[in-house]
Amino acid sequence: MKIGITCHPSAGGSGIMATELGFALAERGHTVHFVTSEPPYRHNSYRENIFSHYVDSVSYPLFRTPPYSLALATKICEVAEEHDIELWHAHYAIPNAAAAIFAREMLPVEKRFGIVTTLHGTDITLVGSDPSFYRITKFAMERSCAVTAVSQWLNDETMREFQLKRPIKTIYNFLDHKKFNGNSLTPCQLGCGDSKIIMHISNFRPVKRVTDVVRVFNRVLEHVDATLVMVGEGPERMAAVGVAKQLGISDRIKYLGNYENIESIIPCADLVIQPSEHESFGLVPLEAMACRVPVIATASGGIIEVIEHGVSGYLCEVGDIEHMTQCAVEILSNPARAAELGERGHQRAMSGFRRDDIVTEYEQVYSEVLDMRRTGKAAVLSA
Ligand code: GMT
Repeated sequence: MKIGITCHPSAGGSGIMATELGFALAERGHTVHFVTSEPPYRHNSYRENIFSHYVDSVSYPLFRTPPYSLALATKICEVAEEHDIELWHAHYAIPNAAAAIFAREMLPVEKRFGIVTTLHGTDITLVGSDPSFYRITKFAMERSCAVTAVSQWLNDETMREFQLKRPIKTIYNFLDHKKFNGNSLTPCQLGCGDSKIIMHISNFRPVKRVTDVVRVFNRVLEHVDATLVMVGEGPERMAAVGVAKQLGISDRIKYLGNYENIESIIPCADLVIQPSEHESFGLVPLEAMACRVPVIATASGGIIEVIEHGVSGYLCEVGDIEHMTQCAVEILSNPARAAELGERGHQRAMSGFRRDDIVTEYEQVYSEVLDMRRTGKAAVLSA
């Protein structure tokens, strides 16, 4: 198949999944064209069957901000026409699905592609449910030929919020198991000596509650010699720095910034903590589980479909610093329990979220959409 993919190229789960899916599809012989504003995160070398196109966004004194979405729609249209794209896969509803619909409308009828939209979470929970984007998010889903969500929780939330007439298909995120083959750094390379390492990885947005990470870490220090390693960048980083300063623990925290090969750094940790307000899926916990590193997360959103509490990690209530501290101290001071959680997490990550299985599920959706396109059953194609 000739497939187009749009995603946000920044360090975020939706862009990472879209990129990994593109790689997997290309390995299966499909031709994949990425259309993004810059090279997708983690896509930094030549790969067969993969082509990249960047959106030109012209600044003009009249615009406060250049209208990126229109430039994106134009680029999708151009790429689709030139390369006979049959199917466009938009990751994240805004603006990617909406731009794909606009692009399809600009093409002659015989050139119109099928559109699959994958919802990743905040495109529904934070962006799409905001009144300023609600109608266009609903429209984008209604005019897609198929919509998928990365967890059943996100699927249910979307149906509740948008009352769509057609069902959404749940397709979980996946891991490239070859990457989690044990080639890791050794803990001393992080310069943390013999202390235990607690790690947090995110884009430091408010939904990640990074100050909770610092507060839990502060309480853990009452019981265990530990270092907190913060991986990522984002708007709440300075809030975390401020809380650490107030608590007098700044010298126990390392901020590494963005780190692409996450599979080489997670195994250095004794514990990964993700105390988010909600996670539609939780790619970082899944990656930690694959690395046999125990995870503490919050029982909010689709993450409960990834971690089984007390078996493959711990799930606490949002903001429950006390419970998260107890779980962390147990993991850091009881190596046998930590190993058991790590092993069960590894088994779950390696069996339930396999790249091959999930990519096949996407291929099935693509085939159904292309059948609709061929038989003219997709009314939306000519709407
Ligand atoms: O968490 C973010 O802010 C980034 C966001 C994204 O779009 O990249 O992540 C969402 O998509 C990921 C991949 O499907 C999921 O693993 C994350 O749970 C989800 N984030 C939230 O729901 C907060």
